[in-house]
Amino acid sequence: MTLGSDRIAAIEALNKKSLWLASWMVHHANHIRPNVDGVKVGGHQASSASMAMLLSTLYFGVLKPEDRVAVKPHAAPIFHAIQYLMGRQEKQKLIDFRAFGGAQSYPSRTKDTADVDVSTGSVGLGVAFTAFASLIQDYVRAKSWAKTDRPEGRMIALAGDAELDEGNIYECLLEGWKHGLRNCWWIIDYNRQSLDGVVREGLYDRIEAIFQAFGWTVVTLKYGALQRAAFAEPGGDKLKSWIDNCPNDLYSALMFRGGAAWRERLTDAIGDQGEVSALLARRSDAELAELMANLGGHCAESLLEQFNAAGSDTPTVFIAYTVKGWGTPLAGHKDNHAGQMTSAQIEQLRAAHKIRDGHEWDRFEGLENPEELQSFLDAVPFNTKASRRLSSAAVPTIGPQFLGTGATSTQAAFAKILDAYAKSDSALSERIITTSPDVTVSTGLGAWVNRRNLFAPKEKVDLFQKEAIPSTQKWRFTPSGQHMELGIAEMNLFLMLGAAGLSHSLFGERLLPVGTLYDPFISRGLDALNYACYQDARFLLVATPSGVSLAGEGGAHQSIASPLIGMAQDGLASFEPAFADELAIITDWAFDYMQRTGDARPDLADWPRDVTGGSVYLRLSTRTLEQPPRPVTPALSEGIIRGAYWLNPPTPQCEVVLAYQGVLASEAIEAAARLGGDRRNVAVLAITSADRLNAGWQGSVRARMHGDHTPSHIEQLLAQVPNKIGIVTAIDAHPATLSWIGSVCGHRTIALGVEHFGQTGTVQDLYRHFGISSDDIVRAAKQFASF
Ligand SMILES: Cc1ncc(C[n+]2csc(CCOP(=O)(O)OP(=O)(O)O)c2C)c(N)n1
Ligand SMILES: [Mg+2]
Repeated sequence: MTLGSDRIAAIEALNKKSLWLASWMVHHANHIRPNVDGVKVGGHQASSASMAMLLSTLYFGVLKPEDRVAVKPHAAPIFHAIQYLMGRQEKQKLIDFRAFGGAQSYPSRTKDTADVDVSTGSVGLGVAFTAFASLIQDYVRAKSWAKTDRPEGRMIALAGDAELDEGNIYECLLEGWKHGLRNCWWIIDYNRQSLDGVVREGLYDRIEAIFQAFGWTVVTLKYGALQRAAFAEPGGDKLKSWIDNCPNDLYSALMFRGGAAWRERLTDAIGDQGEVSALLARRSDAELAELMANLGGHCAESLLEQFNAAGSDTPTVFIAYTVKGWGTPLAGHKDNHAGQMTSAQIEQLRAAHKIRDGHEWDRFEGLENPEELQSFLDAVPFNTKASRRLSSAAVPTIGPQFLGTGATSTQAAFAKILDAYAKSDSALSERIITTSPDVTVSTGLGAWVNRRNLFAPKEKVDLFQKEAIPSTQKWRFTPSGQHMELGIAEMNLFLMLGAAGLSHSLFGERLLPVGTLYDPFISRGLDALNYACYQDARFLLVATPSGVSLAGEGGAHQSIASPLIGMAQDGLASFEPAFADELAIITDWAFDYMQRTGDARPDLADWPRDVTGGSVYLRLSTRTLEQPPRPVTPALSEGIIRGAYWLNPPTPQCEVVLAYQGVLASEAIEAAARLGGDRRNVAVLAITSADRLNAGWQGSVRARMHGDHTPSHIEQLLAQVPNKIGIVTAIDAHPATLSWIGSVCGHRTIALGVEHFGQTGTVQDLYRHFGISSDDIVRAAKQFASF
């Protein structure tokens, strides 16, 4: 083998090695490493094998450092093996595959130390993420503040064919088409097998038609070079048409059974024709099996040819025919998804790969010319950058944009605050990118969009403006625009926020994404939200309106569980302010928090995340409230950010505490006035973030076990309240959001909130119906004290 002149041979050799390492990694984790708890470890040998050559060809032969790749989740073993061969993954991580601190089961940006661009795991999301990443790349590159010397990358997804059953793929295709998607490749491992079995016949035609309808280039990688050579032999056309007409399940079954079975079946079907018989007879059983397994997705030569020929301006889908379990004794078996090689089968593979006992992890064991392979690896373009992760300095915040107002809702205040950012000539405002799934105007982004415009690669005027039709909305599309308008698909919103929220790391330019939607529809995109947080994307989510305070909209639009989602979602700090000044302070803080990077204290796990930062979720309302006339002192600001402050502090005569979050501020204040009059015996605790209060408390409890006795914010607040005093909590959402407060210092607690689907009616009708009106708060308080 002469390297340089023979890249294909090098790729094939390294692919063989990756296949062994991936198979061994799973085998070792399941059968050699002691299993201390009897729980299955798992891993996907067949899914990895199916994609081995696709990954090898890309990583060793096609990718450039600026390309970003989402690898099919269950191809993690082969991905880790390839990274290891390139010196980008440690051997110990492979040995510890799926063990604590080892290489992850599914490629993870945050948990793996290897060079993972895009986490995967929940099928379909990684694929769609690449499209949004590409749109964000175009967005960033169109900006005057962006560095121009960086080459443009391709956003590439390596997908399983069953991933195409996920609906978010099609939502994303629509959005991609609208925004002129480019630089995006989806490479489909078309092994015609999913988890449960063999997929339906004829799927290919459907897939091809769908992608073509959305303007994608479809490249079919059906036959490998060996097959194409055989088709050119006399009788080859008959073989080709037999392959084309062979049902998926039969092809898989014969692949599993091997060369003799192929010969028998082919001879039965087409072997009575002299030329075909001769074609078959020229090959041994092993050669025949190799020929039939030489589908396009397993042929480095065909793959290199097609990948190199592909352009970047049209999104391209490559449908690569493959065999699940290719190159292993699992090939083609319908139960091979989670199936693993037996010890006998792994020994068979070991023999085929010439691996000596004790040398299983050696980089070049069983391969010829290790030095030449090493020099090849050193020159692989993808491997020329030590780290492909980029960074971008934090943009300084500009302070709370508080606009003194009379009575207002948090949603209206948000619109004004964002408009103030739009007016500000600051670097921070330049980096804000807003996005919304068709609820831009109704969630308060209208004024921002009027000033900062919508993004489009090419200028487009607002025709209504041009035709002098009066409208409060000026929708001008321009490359400098800062709003990305999406169709009604909340999954797309979160994928977009995920991609924009990683712009600093993917494209080296900081973005501050702000996404708006209706609070109840968070659930619609929940997996994509979780996915964005898992990738550590940074964004501000503004959910408005919320709760039964939405009154006339009824149960379909009224959110109940969302504060609990906000509390439970890792990587997302959630707030529900009641007043405009609180919102201004939280927004300013959020832009800083979104840009933090620091090491968490190991004894506190990841809590509190004040050091590491994260994303922020604001639950806002359309209900107008009187605003407290007050100066914003540093102490007040601190309380707002830490999650609570005393609106009425407890006095020595305190008989009850009323604690509220969000718009029930007015009910709590009214109840306090009715209960206490001027006796000042009712304390009112304003909670801006049950999430941060709870997280701080959990963090302190854990720290205490390690000798750190600093009390959390809620402990400090409640330390002022004698134990015999009761607490009434009230929220326009599920009562469990606040009911835990009783456990902090052992106060008896009654938690008021909404537990059933909403209704239509006036706000007060609904508050009475759900037991969260001021009357209900008074009634609950009387359970604790004799007023
Ligand atoms: C959202 C989601 N649902 C279910 C699963 C479980 N799951 C993992 S792989 C898989 C099937 C994958 O088939 P395919 O995409 O064809 O990949 P192959 O293993 O054939 O390469 C399923 C259902 C998952 N990971 N994510
Ligand atoms: Mg499949």
